[in-house]
Amino acid sequence: MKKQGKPNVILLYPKTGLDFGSTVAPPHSLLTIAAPLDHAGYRVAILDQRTQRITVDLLQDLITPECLCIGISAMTGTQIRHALRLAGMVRQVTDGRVPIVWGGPHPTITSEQTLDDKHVDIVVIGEGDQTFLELVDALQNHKDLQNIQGLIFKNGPGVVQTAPRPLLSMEELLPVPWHLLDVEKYIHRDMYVKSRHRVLDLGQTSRGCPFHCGFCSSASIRGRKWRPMSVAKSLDMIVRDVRRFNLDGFWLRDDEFYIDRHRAYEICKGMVDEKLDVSFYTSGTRVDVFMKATDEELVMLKKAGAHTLKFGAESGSQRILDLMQKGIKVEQTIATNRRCRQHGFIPVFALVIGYPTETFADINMTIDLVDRLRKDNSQAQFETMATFTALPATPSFSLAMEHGLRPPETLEGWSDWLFDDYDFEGRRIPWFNPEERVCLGNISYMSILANALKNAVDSIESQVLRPPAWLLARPVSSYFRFRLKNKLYCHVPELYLIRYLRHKFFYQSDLTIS
Ligand code: B12
Ligand code: SF4
Repeated sequence: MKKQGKPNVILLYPKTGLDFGSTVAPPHSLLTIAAPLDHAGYRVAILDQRTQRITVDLLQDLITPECLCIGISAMTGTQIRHALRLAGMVRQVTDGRVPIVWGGPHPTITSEQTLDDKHVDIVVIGEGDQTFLELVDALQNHKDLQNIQGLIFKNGPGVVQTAPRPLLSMEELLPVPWHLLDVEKYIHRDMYVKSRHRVLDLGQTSRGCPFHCGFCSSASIRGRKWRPMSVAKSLDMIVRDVRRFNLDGFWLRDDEFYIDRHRAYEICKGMVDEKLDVSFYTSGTRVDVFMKATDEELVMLKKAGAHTLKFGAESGSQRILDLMQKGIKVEQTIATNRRCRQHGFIPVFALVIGYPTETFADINMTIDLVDRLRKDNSQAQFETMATFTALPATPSFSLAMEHGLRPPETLEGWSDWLFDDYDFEGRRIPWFNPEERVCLGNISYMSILANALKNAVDSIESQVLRPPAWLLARPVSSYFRFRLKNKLYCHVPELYLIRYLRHKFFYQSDLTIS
């Protein structure tokens, strides 16, 4: 039930730069920190810039003397650009009277630099669930912030950083406060689970990951520890939400859903026992973990509705996989693909090119791996061949620094730190020369058009628009697939127009295709 009155806390989820169809998932980062506030009786408003226009007028109307603070979430990349614009609007409306609190992966790992920006008053470092509640309580009661773990904040001319916040137990998490959102805006015809029409991203049944892939932010944000919800709590979340929203599919966003295979099996068994008729997608699966599963476990997974599983294949070059400390073999990726075919799962492989010391021979191995996987399994799907972009506080970041990386020195400087765009200036992959960097950007763009375009078109809701869109997209996909396969990636001027349109619509404008 909606609480009466203007909000005590306003939470803003900025656009990400990848805002179309099913990628517009609920802002779980904010929902999870809103839950304890809502439970404690505060009035919380979540404004998601991907699903609604956030204007100065809207903020003016919502921000009253009852408002204790404004919270903003940010990942490295385009989201920072939009976050800064939103924070600018808040400043315009409040003239600094209401503190702006930043949280999320990027502020967590660059906390001091983030705080340096004039649009930031307080940074919540790490998990915000408990920290943010304590912060809001302190603001409400005019108490000192120094005793709250997990903060860094401006204090007159100085800066105060408090003790670190220990990681939470997942059993303590409250249910997702769905009533704070218009959930229908996040229920999609799905780009992965295509036969289903009411698919919702339910969030996570575990946090963190014990592995240490050099490029990944998980360890720097969540301390290289896997923390599961119990089987009962996970099942309760899934069953309750599926029934409540009449879903026929869902996504789970765990870093590693299958790592405890017994737990995964029991959750799946519970779903079968509950007779849920659903298909689901999980975003975190390792090929080595998958290959350890028994046939019995995979049969149960399939029976429960597992449809599409995303695997980090990363590279076709074993040398690069080893350098990334990925801990997998190319052969395991090939075997996983075959095993998925055998058990009727659709594998989606994530790939990355341009790692320090990577040669075009290595890159071509990744392109050849895609070809091989597609030949072995016509259902296999591929994400963008992302251009490696070192994320701060990861092991790969130190390696990149050794190879000439000069990271941004301001919060704003990180807003074009993107995995799927050209690096004309040599800021993100300076170990390649300008011509090579163009080739890499071309490969990333071509891979989107060759591999991901179909999924984007498939997630168009309108039955009228979908067929003609695919009629247009299909030859484009085939053309770029052919060029990639034949390594014709260095002179592709037609991509500049596509890049221009993408920047105009997704990175800089207010447009969201949803
Ligand atoms: C879903 C997702 C997306 C979605 C967007 C989110 C959405 N809701 O739709 C999409 C697909 C768009 C996406 C895109 C990208 N993603 Co992403 N994504 C995720 C994923 C899988 C889940 C996010 C999530 O909901 N987590 C669950 C919540 C509860 O965790 P959380 O966000 O960390 O929030 C907690 C704290 O951070 C904090 N907190 C968060 N926000 C706030 C705000 C306030 C005010 C406070 C107080 C606290 C707080 O409290 C929360 C609860 O403890 C994560 C991996 C992960 N496991 O988190 C990667 C992840 C967030 N993504 C990541 C990256 C790098 C990207 C890209 C930015 C890559 C890039 N630069 O090109 C792209 C953006 C593309 C672009 N063009 O800019 C990195 C972030 C690293 C970083 N340094 O920021 C992650 C962590 C993956 C990883 N392991 O490296 N992503
Ligand atoms: S890439 Fe996946 S397996 Fe590797 S550390 Fe990150 S979450 Fe864990």
